[in-house]
Amino acid sequence: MAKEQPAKVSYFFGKGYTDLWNTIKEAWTRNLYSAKEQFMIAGEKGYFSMGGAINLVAAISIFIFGSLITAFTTAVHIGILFLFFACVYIGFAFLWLVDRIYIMVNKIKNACPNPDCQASFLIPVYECPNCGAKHTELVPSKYGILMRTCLCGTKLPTTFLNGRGKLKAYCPVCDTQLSGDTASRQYAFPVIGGPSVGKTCYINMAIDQMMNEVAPARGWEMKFITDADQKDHALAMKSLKQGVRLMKTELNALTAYQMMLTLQNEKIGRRIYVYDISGEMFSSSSDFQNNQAYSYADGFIFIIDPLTLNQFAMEVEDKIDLNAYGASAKDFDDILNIMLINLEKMFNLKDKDTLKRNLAVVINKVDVPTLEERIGETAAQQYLAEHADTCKSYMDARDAVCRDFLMEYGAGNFVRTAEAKFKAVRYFTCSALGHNHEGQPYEGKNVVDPMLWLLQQTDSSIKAE
Ligand SMILES: Nc1nc2c(ncn2[C@@H]2O[C@H](COP(=O)(O)OP(=O)(O)OP(=O)(O)O)[C@@H](O)[C@H]2O)c(=O)[nH]1
Ligand SMILES: [Mg+2]
Ligand SMILES: [Zn+2]
Ligand SMILES: [Zn+2]
Repeated sequence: MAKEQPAKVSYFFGKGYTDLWNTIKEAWTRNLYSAKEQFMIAGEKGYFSMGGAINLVAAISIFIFGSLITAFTTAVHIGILFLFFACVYIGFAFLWLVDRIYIMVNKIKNACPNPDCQASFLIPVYECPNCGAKHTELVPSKYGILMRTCLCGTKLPTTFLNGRGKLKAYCPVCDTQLSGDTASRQYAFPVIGGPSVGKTCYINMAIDQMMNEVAPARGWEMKFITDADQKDHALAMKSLKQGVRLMKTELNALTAYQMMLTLQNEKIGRRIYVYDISGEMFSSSSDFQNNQAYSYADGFIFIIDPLTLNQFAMEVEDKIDLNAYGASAKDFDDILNIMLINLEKMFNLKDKDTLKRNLAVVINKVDVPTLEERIGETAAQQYLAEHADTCKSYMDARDAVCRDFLMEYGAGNFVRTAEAKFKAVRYFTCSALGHNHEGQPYEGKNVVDPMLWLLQQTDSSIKAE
């Protein structure tokens, strides 16, 4: 049934058999031996002599009644053993089921943080804290129902209900160590967009504000799972707070910030992976497909640099130096299409099918002159006032304003494709840096909204307020 584990097999599945066999063998041997003994004595005395006849009768009755009694006790022994066997079997099958139901109800899942692997799985490989032996299938089984005994003698929990999630865990595919509690939900949010649209700036700013403002205000606990991530993020934030721009993201390395989000009164944590990748990745479709994380992503953040809208760029050309804004060269229509073609291949989708994922479209660099009036806060407020009958909230107003802006500046195709292909599409504006002056501390504006929206769409327990 299962792969062999470095653990002691439960008595009723292993040693129970040998014990049973030995007892039966011994009982029968002893019985036959006594019968034979009487038979020999009878032979010595002469079978037809008075004394010999007694021994002969004894031999025959030992043989007959002894056999009957031995057969009876053997049957009882087998019966009891099988009863226990059945109980243990039902026990572990039942607990296995309970564990699976617990996983399903709590939506527990894991994903490998190794950029070259990205595998997704339910139950990782667990390590014995005492001897380091790796248990590839630490589930209720013939090795034990609630607990199993490692070959070294250490007892290990076999379900998430009694602490399996706290053991040191590894990816079953590539053996990379997983950090944090593995009895958690797993959410993957890749950030997509062309080169230099501001993905890396956005991710660092949004996560910073999520952790330091959004989480404390809502009573959530949110922290990095690994020290490496914490250090990387601290380093990026140090630069940004001094007004120093970040380095370009290396080609084709899909890296994730891994965070653990614990909500108030919820035992099951949310492990959030936010993926960053260089914009160049979207110029070749084969690179995209090496990234399995897209196939189990719960939602996408699509970042647009408004200066890639040719019409808009031409309008502001004489007002600003486009190069100073790190204007992105790649057309975002192409990027959406490359992404869609690949996702369709990954999910085996037909032309008409939609992806059951949400898409947050974020127009970044709103600090570019004239944008604030067009799609910024004032524009959204004004839209809300003018469309009070159809538009119910500020969020809806901003969504509409951004959508109109994209349509007006030649991105109608993008809007239509996105809305036809994704479950829900919502438009946002933000400025990942807040301004364009080097040397002055950068501060993200409106960066958390897209991330919060995706989280809420994915997990109904995560409330906005
Ligand atoms: N003015 C302004 N510039 C921004 C903003 N966000 C990012 N930038 C600039 O845009 C350029 C690219 O930013 P990155 O975050 O590195 O862009 P990216 O999408 O990660 O780029 P790749 O990693 O090359 O794909 C940098 O020069 C940033 O300083 C913003 O909100 N406003
Ligand atoms: Mg980058
Ligand atoms: Zn051990
Ligand atoms: Zn892996």
